[in-house]
Amino acid sequence: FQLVTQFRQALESGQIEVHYQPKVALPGKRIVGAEALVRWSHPEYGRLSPDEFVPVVEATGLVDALTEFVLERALVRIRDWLERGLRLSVAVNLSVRNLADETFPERVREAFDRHGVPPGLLTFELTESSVMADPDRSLPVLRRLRALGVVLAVDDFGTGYSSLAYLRQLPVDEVKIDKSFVLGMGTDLSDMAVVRSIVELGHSLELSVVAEGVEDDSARDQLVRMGCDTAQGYLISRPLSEERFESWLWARTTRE
Ligand code: G
Ligand code: G
Ligand code: NA
Ligand code: MN
Repeated sequence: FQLVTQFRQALESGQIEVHYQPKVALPGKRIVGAEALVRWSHPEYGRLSPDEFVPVVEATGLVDALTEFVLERALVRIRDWLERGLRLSVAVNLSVRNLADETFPERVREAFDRHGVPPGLLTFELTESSVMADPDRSLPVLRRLRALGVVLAVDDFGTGYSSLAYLRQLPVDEVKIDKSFVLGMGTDLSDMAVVRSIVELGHSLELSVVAEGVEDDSARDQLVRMGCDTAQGYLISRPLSEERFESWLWARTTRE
């Protein structure tokens, strides 16, 4: 597939950028970190969304190069912030292929050593379906990552099948409520009920609960009332380029 051959060149020629979307601790506005979201500025097709190219890249071994690229950038950012006295975490999305790769945890450990970053400042986000595709391979990988001290989060929670039964057995620290429920909360009582149930379920399993897709004050206020721990969404900020994220951060941290 043409996109795939172009992707390798894109990685090498600087067409791939990592953007950052901030996460804040509720009920206040304290920034705790950011999710790393990849962007491709294609010379012909313009800005491609990850939804357009990540699934294609995921079907090939090249997704290893993508994950490594994003991880390297994330560790450089974390290290840079630490040197400026900021303890912020970055969440990196993993693909199903990373979870099936038994050499992945060791490469991650090596990267932490090389960058001098404490593993607790990195979160890996994985979907339930990527774990359940091949649990015999993915669960040992997750356990080894967690043993390093990395934070593991289940992304898009609530969209998969059999969510409740499996969550208890997954070696994870955090659950991210899928944005479709958070976006629907204001108009749909069943979405509201789903969000409330996930917060309660997460807390009963001693997991931290993150809501994504927080677009307005009323969603934020509801989440605060439910006791949700962390919020991410356009209300706080859209995903920003590295440079714009730095300005946003600077404006926030100097005002506090
Ligand atoms: O950035 P945006 O919100 O458009 O992201 C769309 C999708 O692409 C999300 O599901 C997100 O998890 C995924 N995605 C973004 N960056 C990465 C990445 O670096 N690796 C993987 N595997 N998926 C990513
Ligand atoms: O699948 P994943 O959760 O990793 O993807 C995050 C996606 O959600 C990105 O494409 C990001 O741009 C998008 N996103 C982040 N915040 C909001 C929001 O408040 N509203 C909407 N509609 N999308 C959001
Ligand atoms: Na994600
Ligand atoms: Mn998500």
